[in-house]
Amino acid sequence: MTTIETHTDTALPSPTAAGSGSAATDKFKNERATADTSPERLAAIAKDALSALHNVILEHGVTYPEYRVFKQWLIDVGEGGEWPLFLDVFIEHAVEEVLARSRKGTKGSIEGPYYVANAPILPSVSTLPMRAEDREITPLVFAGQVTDLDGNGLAGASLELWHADNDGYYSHFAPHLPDWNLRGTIITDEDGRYEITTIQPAPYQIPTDGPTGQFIEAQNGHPWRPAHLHLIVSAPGKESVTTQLYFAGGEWLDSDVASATKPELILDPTTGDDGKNHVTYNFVLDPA
Ligand code: MBD
Ligand code: FE
Repeated sequence: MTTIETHTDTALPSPTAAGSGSAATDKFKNERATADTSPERLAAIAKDALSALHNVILEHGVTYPEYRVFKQWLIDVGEGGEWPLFLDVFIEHAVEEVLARSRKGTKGSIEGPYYVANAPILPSVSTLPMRAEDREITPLVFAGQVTDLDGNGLAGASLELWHADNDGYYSHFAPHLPDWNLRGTIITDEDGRYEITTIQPAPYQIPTDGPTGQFIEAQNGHPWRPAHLHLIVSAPGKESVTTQLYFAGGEWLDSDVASATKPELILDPTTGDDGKNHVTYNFVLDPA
């Protein structure tokens, strides 16, 4: 633990805006999270969480200098606005695993820190908002159908889709990008179908210059997530699914720093005569 020291690593390029973390913290704070946990359940969870940490300290014989470095690191995570980043990369996947126990439809995955609600509503066949620069990247045409567990198409279902641009930036978390760049809420047609054109996303690097980056380095880990699309698929009377889709053969697929890939969530697009990548993926929603 003594190897965790405060430092700034300028040697490693980070494609993520320095302000992404604090922007994610501000967005999260505005929502003011609540849960209907009973006092008894909360007490039991708090007690076990502490005791798990005590066990780690005792097993490893953690020293006072190490304890103080840990305290400083926790302070740095908060002051750097990196709690949404750190928690969603290292903790959220376990919570998603709990949710997945009760679901039968399309596999879910973590939401991550960069979802923004109320993205522009788009028709069933549409292109995500993007800049001229984004149009240089290989287009991805992503088509399919939203159904219930019995395979009935769900008209008027919504697919909220968001992803990073080719440099790893998410709109709303990088000041140089127009709001809603590469974000949209697509509404399915009368058969539950959609055809969305966007661009092929690139792998995503977690910022390496802050306390989350230090933590990754201390574990001898790498800071990469495989290229991914984020989605929340919803329909009236159905349980929404928050998920991500990945790309066959993509780098970091087997070592996602956020432990959020699943074999059922891997797309394998084919390049058409039009030079665009085409893929079909259907979503199955559980009843609410
Ligand atoms: C991301 O783009 C992401 O999806 C997660 C889970 C964490 C950090 C950045
Ligand atoms: Fe992401």
